[in-house]
Amino acid sequence: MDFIKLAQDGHIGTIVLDNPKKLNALSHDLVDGIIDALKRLEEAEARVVILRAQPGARVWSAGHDVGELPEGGRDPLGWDDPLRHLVRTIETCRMPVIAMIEGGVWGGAVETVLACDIVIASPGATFAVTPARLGVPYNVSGMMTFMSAASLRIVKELAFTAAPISAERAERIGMINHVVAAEQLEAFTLGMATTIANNAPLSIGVMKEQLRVLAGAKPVSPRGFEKVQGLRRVVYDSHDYHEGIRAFKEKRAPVFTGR
Ligand code: YXS
Repeated sequence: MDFIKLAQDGHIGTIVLDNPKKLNALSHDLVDGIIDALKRLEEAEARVVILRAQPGARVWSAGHDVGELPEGGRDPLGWDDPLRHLVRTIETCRMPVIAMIEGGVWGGAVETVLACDIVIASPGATFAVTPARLGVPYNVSGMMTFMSAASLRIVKELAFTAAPISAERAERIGMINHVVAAEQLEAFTLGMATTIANNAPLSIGVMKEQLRVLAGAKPVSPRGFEKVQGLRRVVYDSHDYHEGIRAFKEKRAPVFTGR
């Protein structure tokens, strides 16, 4: 399990993102580490998991590892992309996952956090949905994760501006559960985890799955799905997508032309 630390105390598991050199970018290796840790905790009968970055992290996660995104001609967020595996694993694992946030959360890491069951952040935390920053066509289930966490108008603002929003605003609009002073964040999160761990795990596990199935029950016709997938292809085959990825790698501002 590269780039993460795993601990368990009774029925409470803790997974720490620990690749500060790459700002905990969600690389294939780091994602595999998180998925492996969740599976181990499930087997070890953990009843709740805290997912966090290293204490005092300035960046919780910089999002998908841009170096692992294709530069065009291929869906950058297809079914088998590591980020998609991570979101599905968080959503389907039996234990509630509490995202404890310090620092900035970027791009696919925002979806990862919103796929968690409960989100508790310190006042300095921020959340930025970044596909428009790089010219990326976000995928359908990913957009549904955002739509489950905030109103359509808020999702549009986050997606179209790609600008970070504060933890306070995220709490005010119901996108996250709590904002807690940095010095109390760990104790508050552990307190909630302990309460959950002392409740009935079967009941909680079934309610988590019920809510996942019901929240995901959105009627999209086959034609509607094919249309959206076709539109996404226009984006990932575009000059702008290639330019967004190249500009990031060359550390310069992208010049988008709408082609
Ligand atoms: O120059 P070196 O080699 O040290 O590397 C730099 C950055 O290139 C690297 N890094 C990343 N590498 C791969 N993927 C990333 N997402 C990523 N982010 C950063 O880490 C080293 C330190 O970065 P630097 O110098 O920029 O640090 P900073 O403290 O000045 O700024 C921190 C950030 C997070 C504000 C800045 O690194 C940044 O804006 N990162 C990109 C955030 C972002 O746009 N993430 C979205 C990734 S794409 C994604 O998640 C989805 C596909 S989507 O976009 O559709 O949501």
